[in-house]
Amino acid sequence: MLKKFKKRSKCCGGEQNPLEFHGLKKIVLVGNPNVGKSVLFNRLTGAYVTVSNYPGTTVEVSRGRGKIGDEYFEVVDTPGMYSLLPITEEEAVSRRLLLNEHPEAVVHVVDAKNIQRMLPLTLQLIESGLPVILVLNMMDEAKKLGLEIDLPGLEKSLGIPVISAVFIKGTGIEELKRVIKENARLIS
Ligand SMILES: Nc1nc2c(ncn2[C@@H]2O[C@H](COP(=O)(O)OP(=O)(O)OP(=O)(O)O)[C@@H](O)[C@H]2O)c(=O)[nH]1
Ligand SMILES: [Mg+2]
Repeated sequence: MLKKFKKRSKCCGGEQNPLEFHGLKKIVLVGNPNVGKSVLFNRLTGAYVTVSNYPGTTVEVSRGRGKIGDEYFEVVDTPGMYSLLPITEEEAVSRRLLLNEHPEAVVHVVDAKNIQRMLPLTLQLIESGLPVILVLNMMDEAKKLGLEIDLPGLEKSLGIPVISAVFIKGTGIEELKRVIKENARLIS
């Protein structure tokens, strides 16, 4: 059920319906609460987003349309989750969404300051066969704390793309788009 329809700014005159997601590849944003998923969602999506209750639940899921290169994607912002083994209704929705909607890319956003606490979910996502891209967000705060993270080493041991980001400043968005595009091309 469509619950809300948010118009964030004037739309794009003449272009196709921005709420038409049919046939678009999906990018699903997942991760613990408070890691920057919604900041990323807002930067990836266009003028219109929909916020609707996930079927049969009271949990809200935001969807919007993002453009990477010349291709449109459906971008889905999920409720924060700690594990693929759900305890809360929010986690159950995120799990169902990941497993039922066959995303082209699953962007796991983590807080770089707390990477060790968040990597178990990355492993669960990878083990579930999902096309995971790991984003270490909040690198500004991690750097202030003097944390150094070996990105190439992490990429090598996990076997997935790893990107560092500061989403509130827009850093890492273009690299993420490039990696999503490359991955989507590989599996399409
Ligand atoms: N310092 C810093 N703060 C950030 C960064 N990205 C996001 N934030 C802040 O982190 C807070 C949480 O961001 P959200 O995007 O709401 O987090 P979320 O993952 O959507 O959280 P839930 O919806 O609760 O799961 C906000 O206050 C953001 O402004 C970043 O790169 N650096
Ligand atoms: Mg959010």
